[in-house]
Amino acid sequence: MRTDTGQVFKLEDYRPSNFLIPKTKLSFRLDPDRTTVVSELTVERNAETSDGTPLVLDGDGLTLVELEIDGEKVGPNAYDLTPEKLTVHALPKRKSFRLKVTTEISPSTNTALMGLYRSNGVYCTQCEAEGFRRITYFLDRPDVLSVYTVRIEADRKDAPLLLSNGNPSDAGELDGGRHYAVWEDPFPKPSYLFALVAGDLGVLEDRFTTMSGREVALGIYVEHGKEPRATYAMDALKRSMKWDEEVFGREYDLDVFNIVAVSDFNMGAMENKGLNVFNDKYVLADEETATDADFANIEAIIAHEYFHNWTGNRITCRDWFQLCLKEGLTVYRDHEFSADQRSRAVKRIAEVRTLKAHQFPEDQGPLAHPVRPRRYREINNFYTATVYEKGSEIVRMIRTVLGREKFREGMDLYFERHDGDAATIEDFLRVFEDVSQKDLSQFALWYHQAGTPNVTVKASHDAQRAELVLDVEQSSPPTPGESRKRLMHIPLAFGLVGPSGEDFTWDTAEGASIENSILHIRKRKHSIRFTGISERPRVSLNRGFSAPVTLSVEEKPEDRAFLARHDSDLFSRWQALNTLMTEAIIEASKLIRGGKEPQFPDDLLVLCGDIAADVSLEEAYRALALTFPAEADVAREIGSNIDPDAILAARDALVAAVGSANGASFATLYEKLAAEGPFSPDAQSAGRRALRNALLDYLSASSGNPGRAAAQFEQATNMTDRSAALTTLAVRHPAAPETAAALARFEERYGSDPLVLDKWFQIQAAAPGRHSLETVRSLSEHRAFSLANPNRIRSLIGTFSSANQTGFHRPDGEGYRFFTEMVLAVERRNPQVAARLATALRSWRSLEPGRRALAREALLRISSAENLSPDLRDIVERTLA
Ligand code: 0A1
Ligand code: ZN
Repeated sequence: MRTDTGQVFKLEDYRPSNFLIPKTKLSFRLDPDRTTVVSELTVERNAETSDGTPLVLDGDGLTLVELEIDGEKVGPNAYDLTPEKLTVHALPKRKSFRLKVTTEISPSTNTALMGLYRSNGVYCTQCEAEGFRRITYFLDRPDVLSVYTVRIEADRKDAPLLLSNGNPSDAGELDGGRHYAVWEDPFPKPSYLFALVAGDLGVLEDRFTTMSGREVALGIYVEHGKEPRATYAMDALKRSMKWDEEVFGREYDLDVFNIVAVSDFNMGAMENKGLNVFNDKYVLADEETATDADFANIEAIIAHEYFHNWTGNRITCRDWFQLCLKEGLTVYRDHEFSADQRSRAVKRIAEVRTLKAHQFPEDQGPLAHPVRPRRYREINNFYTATVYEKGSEIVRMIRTVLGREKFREGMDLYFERHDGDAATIEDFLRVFEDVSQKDLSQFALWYHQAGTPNVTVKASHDAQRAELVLDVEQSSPPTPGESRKRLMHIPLAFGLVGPSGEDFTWDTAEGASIENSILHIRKRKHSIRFTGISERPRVSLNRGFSAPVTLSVEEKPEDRAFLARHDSDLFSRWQALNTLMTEAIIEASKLIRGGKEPQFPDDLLVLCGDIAADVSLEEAYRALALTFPAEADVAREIGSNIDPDAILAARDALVAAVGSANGASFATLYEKLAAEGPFSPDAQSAGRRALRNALLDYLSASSGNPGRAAAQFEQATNMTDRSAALTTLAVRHPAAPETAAALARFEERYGSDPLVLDKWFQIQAAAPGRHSLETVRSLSEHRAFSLANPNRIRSLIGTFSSANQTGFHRPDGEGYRFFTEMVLAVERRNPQVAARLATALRSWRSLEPGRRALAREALLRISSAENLSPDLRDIVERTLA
């Protein structure tokens, strides 16, 4: 494991590499404990590099066996070796020479899952961001692009399948039961896109004909026997390939496209050229084992990795500060894909919920950083919601500011101008400036300035003058290292809603530029005067969530309720209802903290009932509307002095009140929504299940009777309904014998299927209450739980610390104590996963004083542990700073 050098990498220190590696030939002799890697590099000096400049290669945990230059051994006096660098001093004077490096590595003991490792007996690699240096010495930086030829040799029985990037070019038998394969990738790529897979796997095969008529062989490799579970992923892949042709004009460029599912993986998936490696959770699905949410995730992630072929691979990043160049853009592309495949409004609401749940707290806490950061200690810690999700929101805003057509023109120019480049955010913004002739310099602050801007709006209407004035003010709170903020360009979509729900038009508007119902906020204050508005409108703001800001609008609950019923923008309708629910929970939590009974406005209970029953709305939409803000969402809105117990009690009380007020109609609707016909994972069927399961939760909360949920659990014919029933049992009826029985049945039935058992861990880890800690602690000793598997860790420890507010933030600090033990235990094997887990404490400062002190102690306990990895140290120190 690397030790922490405390080094900080800065954007301003970027320099082009002194050396280039136009060609890379790798040869692997695979062995679990002693794999030999022979790397033959064509090395070239850059035009400006002098003869005396040494070649400094990156390495991490490698055993150097031999070094040759142009066929001659390099003696130990001619190079320096440190744990992180191989520096070769004596180099030929020629512009270009051949360097041959032989190293040894041990895949079977690689528990960090970076570089070459074994997962379930399969050899696989993960090289982003800096894992290639754990395979061989190299210029392991994204601006060094090389054409790779890879030869893999292995035992045929152990590894009948040998895969790498590009197209297959040769294969054959060797003595001693061994065999080999050769792969050639004609497209120059950075080392982080290298991949190798070898093992014994089953395959689902298919074909795709590209728009220019090229045939591509598709393969999804999975554990033997699980091939049928890859059908949905294959279908999603073909739809993605087609969509990228139709919407962005992007065609696939190799003869083969392979995906491999592995069970031990630090993240979701990886876009290696022509050979995507996936966490098996995002490939395998069927109705018996996967939920509708799993199907939707698979569709999105298959698309995401495929879309990287152009946004990430053909055009890559100059350096890791530019990570959002590929990630934000590719998330934007996968969002658009899912919106086209499913319901756009529903998809948008789901995106915004994710953004608010993950990115807002990051941006509003100690780990806030610009979408394009200027410094980092550990790049692995920058695969964040800010880089990904806010990065995607910025691309979406570019589309809003330019309009669809100019946006597409800009994207076309980006592909044309930068194909084959390692590019920057400045390059990206320039194509849009060039096609639109707009100055995007103020807009660019979205990339450079951290924090969520706040927009305050006050509306005043003068009936006599038929005028409406909107007073709008922007402010951006300070974030770590940025105390003074500059003014942002905020594109706010809006509408002035009349009494019948239709938008008013106006005669004149002055005070800000308005184009196509987008208000462009650029100054600190705007006073915008609309004329020709004789009746008081309700102002619908940030429609479609056109800008990732927090809004403070002086608005009466009746106006919000009106918008929740009538706004023509479905997103804003959802937002209005969600705000009403959040405010009601906040008010009730105050009463509870003051020792009083919670109370709720009747109007809100009726509104929820009406929306549930409104057949003009899609079922998926109604389900989302009825999904209460999570406890953490409410906590974020409160902002300080948080008492998670009061929030939970208030939220539960509101769920029960809505359920009681609408009991009869919810029960009728619940029955009516029962499935007919065979299972289908399509969006409409999933929406029906989602609505029915939302109703089940209300009915169970208000009746206090586990019967309905227990019956659904027994009768369910798919995992969505079964796991929803189990969740309701665990959350609403924790002490009921039905719950214990259902949990036991579930374990018995799926005990041998780790991905399904993850759901079982998750459901129990999320069930609220201070006693959940005992459950989680004992589950951490369950035979199926393992610190070696990131999915198990995330389902149990990750869920407990991020989704179980009352269990994790127990007032006696025991939740934190357990958590720190686990984080430190995980970190010894896998620092990356430990660092990610540790971010669960990032909002510690907003807790009430007692918990705040205990959370701080926990962070200090982690930071004082010996030999902390750079990954975990970076997170903990920034969180405490
Ligand atoms: N580029 C991948 C994310 C990824 C990053 C790092 C990894 O290392 C363990 C793995 C995957 C994506 O955006 O999907
Ligand atoms: Zn990505």
